[in-house]
Amino acid sequence: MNHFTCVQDIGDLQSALQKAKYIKENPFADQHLGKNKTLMLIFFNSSLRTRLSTQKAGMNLGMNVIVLDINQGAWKLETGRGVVMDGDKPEHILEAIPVMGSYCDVIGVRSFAQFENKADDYNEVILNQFIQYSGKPVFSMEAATRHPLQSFADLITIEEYKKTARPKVVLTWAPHPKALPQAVPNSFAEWMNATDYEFVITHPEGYELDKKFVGKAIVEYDKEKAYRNADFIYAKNWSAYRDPNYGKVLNMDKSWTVDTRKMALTDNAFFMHCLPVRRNMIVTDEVIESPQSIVIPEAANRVVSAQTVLKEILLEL
Ligand code: AN0
Ligand code: CP
Repeated sequence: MNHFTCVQDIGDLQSALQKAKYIKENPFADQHLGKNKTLMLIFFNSSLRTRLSTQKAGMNLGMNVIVLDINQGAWKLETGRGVVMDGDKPEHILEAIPVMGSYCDVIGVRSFAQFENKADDYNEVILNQFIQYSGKPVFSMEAATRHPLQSFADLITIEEYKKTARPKVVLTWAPHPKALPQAVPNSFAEWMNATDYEFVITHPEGYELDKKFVGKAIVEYDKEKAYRNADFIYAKNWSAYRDPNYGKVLNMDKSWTVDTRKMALTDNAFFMHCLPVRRNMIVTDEVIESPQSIVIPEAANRVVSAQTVLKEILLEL
């Protein structure tokens, strides 16, 4: 593997799941692969899980790890070409990227959608500049439109907990006070569509995702109907995708909060969320604390997904 930004980059899913299983059982078996190799993790946005799990994955593989928070101590980066740089940004990303690339062997990048220009977000302008100008393999730690390390961990978790070969997996929108990107739901949909699961997306009118990511999923506006017989409820908030409301919060309808009443409609479904989660907005205390909540093992699998991807990248170096 060279770059890792979406489901296609992992290749055959069954084989990727086998590799992940091996890594989970033998986390230190590949330490030789990362010897004298430097992993650089660049964050344009906050993180708890991605930062820690990706560092841990790199260390398990014997790599040296450098982490940089662009907004805490680095120079503010200009990203537009042709800009007269007389404002508050002393450095251009077109110098910063190759410099960062010269200090490492593999680069992870977190760069959320900025909601300023939909085309820039959906063309992954920042992530693609890293791919183009760093000279190194690049992997996404959540970019503008996808969060593939999260989706891979989600898939691993579903495979571990599923009770039937083709579980019914439901992605449900849930309310949140701030505008969040579509990256997590887009990516989750992309990975679920690569499986043979029954996959349903439910959300209020106005929160339709990009058709490219919805793919063959069933979109069901009636949430009670969507929850019925579900094996997994995967909750996430996202802001509107469609124009003219791109990046906007259209409502905070609490009838979409995942609660025990709706969970009772399911087939004793497991509750999943990528975290961080706002309790009693997205999900009630009761549901997230219930035995059916698998958010902690889901987060723990972030080490496994990151290590599987990093190992594949190291094998190609
Ligand atoms: C981010 C998002 O919704 O994309 C990161 C989730 C992993 N969440 C927040 O900003 C709260
Ligand atoms: N799920 C996830 O990516 O969490 P962080 O934003 O804390 O990294």
